[in-house]
Amino acid sequence: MQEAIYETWRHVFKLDPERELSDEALDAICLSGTDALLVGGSTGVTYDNTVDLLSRIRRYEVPCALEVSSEEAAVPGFDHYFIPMVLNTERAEWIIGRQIEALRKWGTFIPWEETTAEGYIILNPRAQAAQATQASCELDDDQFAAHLYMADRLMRLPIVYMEYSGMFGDMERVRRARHLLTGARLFYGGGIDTAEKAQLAAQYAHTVVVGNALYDERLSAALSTVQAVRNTVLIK
Ligand code: 1GP
Repeated sequence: MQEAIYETWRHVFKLDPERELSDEALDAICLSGTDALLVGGSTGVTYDNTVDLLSRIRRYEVPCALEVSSEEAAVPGFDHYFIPMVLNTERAEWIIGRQIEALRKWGTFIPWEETTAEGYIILNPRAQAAQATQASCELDDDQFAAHLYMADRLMRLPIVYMEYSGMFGDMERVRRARHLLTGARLFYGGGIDTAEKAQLAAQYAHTVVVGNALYDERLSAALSTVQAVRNTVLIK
């Protein structure tokens, strides 16, 4: 079987269609050498703002994937699609409910070869995604490990996404998570706004995602994370 597009990604920038990004900033991001752009956001993502961002990104060669968090914003033309499933919420609509509803309508049109589920474990209670999905972020080590077993061994999801959006997470927990996974690729995202933080996360996570820092005065530091991740070896 052909290797999935994301299996070689070490560094990814996440772009939010709802947020403003100048042409200069987008130019720097697209030419930064990052492995891919991931388009997605927790709120305010619409068909129109997603199409708009995609058309701007398409002037560049960088691979671009969409994280589909609402069916209205499922725009064709991306290189890959990710379907998040939040594992640490009791609200079934965020685990499979909305996804089932979307598949009922659009299942026959989905490019399955380019579509991958992500098992989200949201760990920052202040993150928008945590609040929107009412995620139970206060997991002790055993509960956390159980979520990993669920994602990796029972559900056999190809990706586990440790989401700390807005705060730099517990790197020891990232390290342990990677070692518990047997098949899933580990995405880490949250609070990376320096080369040093990017290096720490890249030691343990297969793929490091940088988002918020692109949108303010931290842009140049955010851009420096590409090289930092490239220079970091994943610790076995
Ligand atoms: C957000 O995981 C990403 O979904 C990245 O987190 O925005 O904190 O960089 P930050």
